[in-house]
Amino acid sequence: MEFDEFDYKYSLIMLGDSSVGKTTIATSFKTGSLMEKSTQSTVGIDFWTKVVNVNGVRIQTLIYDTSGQERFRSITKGYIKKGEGVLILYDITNKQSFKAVKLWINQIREYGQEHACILVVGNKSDLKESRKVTYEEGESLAESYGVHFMETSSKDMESIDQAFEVVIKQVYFTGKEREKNSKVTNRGSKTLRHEETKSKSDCICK
Ligand SMILES: Nc1nc2c(ncn2[C@@H]2O[C@H](COP(=O)(O)OP(=O)(O)O)[C@@H](O)[C@H]2O)c(=O)[nH]1
Ligand SMILES: [Mg+2]
Repeated sequence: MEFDEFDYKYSLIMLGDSSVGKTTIATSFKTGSLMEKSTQSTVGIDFWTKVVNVNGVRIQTLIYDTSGQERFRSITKGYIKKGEGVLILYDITNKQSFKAVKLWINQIREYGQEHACILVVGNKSDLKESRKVTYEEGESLAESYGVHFMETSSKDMESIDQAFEVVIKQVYFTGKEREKNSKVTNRGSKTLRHEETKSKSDCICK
């Protein structure tokens, strides 16, 4: 497939505390290879692109990764605004990084796109011995915000592709639904459709 052959183009951003595995996961998804032994902390904002196929639709995904700023939880609003899809990571062996998920979600709600699709990711699921956050805790936090949840590991490549796929599909279906709604509105209907009366900030999850 040629690089510029695609039907849609979406931006995803990686969020989460320092060292939870954002860069490793983003690069594993890009290259499809197992995680490298040591990952360098990056400076500035990095991004990768990958064309993925969802139900026969070619989607170019731009994956933006914070690189250092998250250490001070001082991600720029401009960065947060980019994300049509957001992966918020924590490390299952680090309770503090799990507590920070709420802060990251609030940042999205405050500065992010209105319809941003969020996936909470509990990373490093291979480190079973040192686990500090249970699967159920992760799941119930995500549920309380009405967003999806997954655990991943870049060590054994567990669920990396699925995590990106979940977010990309959500962005795709949310876009489709909004397109449909705006067509109804453009036809002159002044009545809000049922979907539009629901919480407008919520991603439409399929
Ligand atoms: N055991 C294990 N280590 C991981 C995993 N993902 C990342 N790491 C390690 O965690 C450290 C921080 O990863 P990095 O991607 O730089 O985190 P970032 O600061 O969030 O971008 C590195 O030493 C990685 O090799 C994982 O799934 N399992
Ligand atoms: Mg990084």
